[in-house]
Amino acid sequence: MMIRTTLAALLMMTGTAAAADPAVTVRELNRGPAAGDTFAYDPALVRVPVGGSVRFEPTDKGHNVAAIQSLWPAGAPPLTVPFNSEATVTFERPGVYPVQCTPHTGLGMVALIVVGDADMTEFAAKAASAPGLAPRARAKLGVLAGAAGQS
Ligand SMILES: [Cu+2]
Repeated sequence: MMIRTTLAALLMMTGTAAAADPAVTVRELNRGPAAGDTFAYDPALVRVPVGGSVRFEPTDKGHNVAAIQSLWPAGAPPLTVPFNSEATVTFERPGVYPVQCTPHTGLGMVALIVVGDADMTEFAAKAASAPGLAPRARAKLGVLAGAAGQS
């Protein structure tokens, strides 16, 4: 009985491993991840391969996920995850996908999803001059783009 259970578990694990890469989870937080942080996605910088997925988890309530349209890759499908909702989003095209929490973008609650190979220098330049971005959102995007360029 014990052996059968183990075999079944192994078969299930093998099946899972053969499927697509699991989604990277981004949590929506009121505090953290670092001490003193407020209203943040964690992690705020995500890299996935083309065809990879990101799961947005409403860990704390009162947050959403919305594309930053002025910096969104041309022709990419729109992205909106409603407030207090979990969603898994698959990214089929390479590029840099910046998202924001609508009520907290002014507090710098933004994240960057980098899909495949992307030109971080070009994105950073665009983010520096894009119209209508709150100063803290712009600054955070610059930091994230710089970090992505290093990795
Ligand atoms: Cu928020």
